[in-house]
Amino acid sequence: MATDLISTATAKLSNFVDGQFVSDGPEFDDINPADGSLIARVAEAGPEVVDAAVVAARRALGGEWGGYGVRQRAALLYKIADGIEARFDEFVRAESADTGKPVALASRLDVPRAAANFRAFADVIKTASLEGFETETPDGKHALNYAVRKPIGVVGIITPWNLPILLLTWKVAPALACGNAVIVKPSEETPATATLLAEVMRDAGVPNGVFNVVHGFGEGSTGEHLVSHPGIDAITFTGESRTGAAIMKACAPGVKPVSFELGGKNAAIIFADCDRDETIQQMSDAVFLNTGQVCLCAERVYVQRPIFDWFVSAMKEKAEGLNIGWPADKATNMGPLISKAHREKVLSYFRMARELGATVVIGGGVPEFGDARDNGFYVQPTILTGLPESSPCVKEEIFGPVCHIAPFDSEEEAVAMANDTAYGLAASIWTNDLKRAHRVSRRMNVGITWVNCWFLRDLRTPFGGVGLSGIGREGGVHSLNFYSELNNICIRL
Ligand code: NAD
Ligand code: 6OH
Repeated sequence: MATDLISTATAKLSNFVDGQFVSDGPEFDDINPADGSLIARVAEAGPEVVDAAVVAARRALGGEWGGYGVRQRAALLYKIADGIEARFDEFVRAESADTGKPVALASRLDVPRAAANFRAFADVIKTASLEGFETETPDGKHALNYAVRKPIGVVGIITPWNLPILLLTWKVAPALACGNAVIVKPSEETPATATLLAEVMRDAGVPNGVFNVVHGFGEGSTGEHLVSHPGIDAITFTGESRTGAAIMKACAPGVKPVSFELGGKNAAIIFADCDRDETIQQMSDAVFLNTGQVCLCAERVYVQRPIFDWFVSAMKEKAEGLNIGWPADKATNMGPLISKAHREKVLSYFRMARELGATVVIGGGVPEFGDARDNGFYVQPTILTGLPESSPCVKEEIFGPVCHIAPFDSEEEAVAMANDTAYGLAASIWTNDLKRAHRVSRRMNVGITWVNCWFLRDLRTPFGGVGLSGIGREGGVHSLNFYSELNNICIRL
């Protein structure tokens, strides 16, 4: 039933190499997680397709694209953003079909952000400054040092399935802004919007070979071919920490630069003086948005004891109010998980929580619909309490609509619990005490701290994590610093 949900041009999802759609070789299924139906067949890119993409990308760097100035590149990025918006509904349908996410969410978050990513980096590259130093020399004369930016070359971009077009364009846009050629490998679970983006690139007049898409799996497949290809100059990756480790190993022999945005086990600290209505409203999103499949989601919630009972029951009420349904239904605000295998993983944590004596405040199982959604991969929104901090449910990333809520008494205790993790992506602090907000934020061992908000983005700010959550920062000028090489020129005056 779901083939009508995506563009007819993508009913068979092809690789895009050197400006052409190519689909020889083996195929795999693209499945709709809402009902388990087949959306499309996808062409898997073998080593020869990856190789052709690398050759095309290198040729593009030495051709017309290599001669584009900053203003020309920025104008092209604007045109790509316009092209995404011109096909807005197709992108929304394709993204919703691939992920099961509500069309309401894809329309509000994923697709607008894809267009915004291109505009943001067009603006960043046009306005970015470069370093310059006047240096004193021993003879009393001077030298002038200044840096120029050059593309790194061919950038491999590997992305996950949770926010497919948002995360892919978050990397493609700065890479193109800096003048690179890219080969993107979207997740095997969500190949559709990257394929649509190839059509947008072609129609916007992006020169052949500048943007290539190769579909396939990770280990032993397209992802591995890409990261180990000697013609790739840098790898930027978003996904699981374990995959990041494997990619790092593959990049080591060529000493290829990597930028990694990896997993999280993010803490929220709710102080008793918070604005209760606002906090509960936004914490519901922080736990359940995108069925909890956002790397920034709060799976560990620490609540000051005087408001602990209130918070648990208010979150339970929020979970009860979620509309779990068909993604196309405008009233739906929670869809399925991405796949059967991922649901098994999430359910295994629910089982483990029960075995370890957790209180399951709500959820913990699979909803029943009595229609085709029973063939999909839904789980109930779930709230747990009463687990020891050492429990796997509190230590490991579950990546589902679930949180564990624990009480704390002092600020010191909350900070210690929040920081007791191998991850370090994001934290949120909920308080009306300004001094405490500043004090606690600085003590979070993470890349991003939100105060009285969550997932509020300004695309110019540094984004990334510490520990198992990643390497490097992207966003604004930080992206330019990864996607370009700075060449310092020293001139004796
Ligand atoms: P994943 O690591 O399984 O897969 C991500 C991508 O890597 C896919 O395209 C996959 O095919 C590819 N891949 C897998 N093994 C590979 C290998 N050996 N070599 C090359 N490529 C390989 O991640 P996922 O399950 O798709 O996504 C969920 C994970 O992503 C979660 O851990 C989540 O926290 C993380 N994530 C992090 C951020 C962030 O910004 N920090 C954002 C989104 C998702
Ligand atoms: C993880 O699932 C979300 C990552 C978000 C971003 O990288 C972003 O730029 O908003």
